[in-house]
Amino acid sequence: KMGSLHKFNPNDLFLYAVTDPGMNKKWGRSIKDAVKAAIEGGATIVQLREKDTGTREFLEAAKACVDICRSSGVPLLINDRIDVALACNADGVHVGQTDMPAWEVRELLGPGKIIGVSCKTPAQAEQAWKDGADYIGCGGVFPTTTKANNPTLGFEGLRTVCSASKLPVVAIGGINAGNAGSVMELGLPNLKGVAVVSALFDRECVTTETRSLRSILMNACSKS
Ligand code: TZP
Ligand code: MG
Repeated sequence: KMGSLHKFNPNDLFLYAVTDPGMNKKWGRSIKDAVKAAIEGGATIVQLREKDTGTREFLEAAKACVDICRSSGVPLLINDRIDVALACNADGVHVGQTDMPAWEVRELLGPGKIIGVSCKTPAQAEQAWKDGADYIGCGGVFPTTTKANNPTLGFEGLRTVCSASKLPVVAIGGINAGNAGSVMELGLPNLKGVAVVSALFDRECVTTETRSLRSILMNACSKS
């Protein structure tokens, strides 16, 4: 329902837009304008991943993004910062393996919120499920410069985690217009979509890139 907290639907993972402070700065965009543009292009879920943004600025932007996302019916997640997620009443949180465990995030956020966990192995996927997460992010699938120290899984590593997962999966890492189709055409079990940073936000027009990636994904899904 428009204007209310978003109940998780695994199909929301289809085109997952993840923000990056450096890229928005480089292109002279505010977080809010970047998110607006991604939604206009057809992003189905948004994560604010604002590692170098000061907390006050982050919270202010997050509140603006919550308003935009709510009125578009697109869920908004916050990377790692449970405090920011609570303060802006985001739809949920995404955590990595060195962040707070998902079960603890659940205790803080309550039962209705969306929780995602980054996983590289079947064991991590199993733990995320036990901890009560809603979905897992799996990657990096391909090489990327967006995240340091991120060894790649490739198609085979992605397949291994997807096959083992009891939760819906979104693939991340180096995914762009050139390879997104091949990822979705694999028809991997539990794979619901792709999460993308640079191929949406390190570009001149976020709306155009999002729209074109969305149509590539839709074509790939109709084939597999
Ligand atoms: N987690 C695994 S890879 C990655 C994250 C956050 C970065 C993905 O960025 P890009 O630009 O889409 O490769
Ligand atoms: Mg993290």
